[in-house]
Amino acid sequence: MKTLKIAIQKSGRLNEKSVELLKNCGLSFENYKSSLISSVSNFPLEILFLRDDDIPEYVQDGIADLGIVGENVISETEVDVAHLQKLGFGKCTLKLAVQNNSDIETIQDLEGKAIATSYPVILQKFLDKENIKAEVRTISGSVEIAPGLGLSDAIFDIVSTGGTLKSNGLKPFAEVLSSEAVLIGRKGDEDNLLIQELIQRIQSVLRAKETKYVVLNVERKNIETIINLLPGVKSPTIVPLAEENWVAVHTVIQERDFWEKINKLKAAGAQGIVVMPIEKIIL
Ligand code: PRT
Ligand code: ZN
Repeated sequence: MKTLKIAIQKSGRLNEKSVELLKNCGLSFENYKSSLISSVSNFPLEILFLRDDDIPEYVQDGIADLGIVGENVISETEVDVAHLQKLGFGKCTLKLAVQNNSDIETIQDLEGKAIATSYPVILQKFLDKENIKAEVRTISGSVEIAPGLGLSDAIFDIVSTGGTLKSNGLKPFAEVLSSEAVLIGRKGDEDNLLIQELIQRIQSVLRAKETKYVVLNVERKNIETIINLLPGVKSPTIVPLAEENWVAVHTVIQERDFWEKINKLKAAGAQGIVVMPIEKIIL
């Protein structure tokens, strides 16, 4: 079968998480900072290390079969690719922001104003949709300093913690797009067996990340309450303990409602609760 190529960011915010995800999928490869391409020794796959801005086009044009890139970059480059899987990292939002003392408060106030951004395509589409005529000033970096330099009245940029805006005396007032890293492929390639195998591996790693393996001890008389709190993958495993009338319950818990569940379990008589990370979940 033809060797697949996957393009990931060479260096930057998505590089480390992309490499980690592929390694967690059981793929074995060297990750030299200097190399542009690396062969996976135990799967017919080559990894191309690129600037993130080039990844969508490489995939669209068939130079790479797959890519890992932020949704913001896909929207900005306007490529026609298949979104195969959201990956849960690189989360951020594209926001409009102004200086703290600005009198711009709503999107409508942008009429006739200048907005600095590195995302002119997404911004222009948004302005067209909102029927606002504003001047889009494209700058390639450090967008947050534009209003202070008198280059623009507002900015449109990526925000994650909001720290950069704050330290530049800016405040966000509208969110236009939320983004995270996604796996992309060429349209029509979805039936390729190697691509399907890789997606399956990625999904099993993501599922495992969302869950924790939990073992707890409980008196037999409290089992029913405990089971009602714990659906598990199918249903929890119950193992008798050496001490009569006590059992160990093994199950998985979703990360997002972990603390709420743990507190309810304790209240229902659970003791000796042990929580472990899960590497993969194959359904
Ligand atoms: O060299 P290359 O072109 O490959 O990388 P790059 O410099 O263009 O991109 P990089 O590595 O900065 O970001 C890659 C991707 O990470 C982006 O396309 C987004 O999908 C995602 N991402 C997630 C972010 C952020 N969070 C982020 N906070 N990209 C950029 N930022 C920047 C933002 O531009 C702003 O300057 O961080 C600053 C804001 O951060 P906070 O936390 O202060 O709000
Ligand atoms: Zn880039």
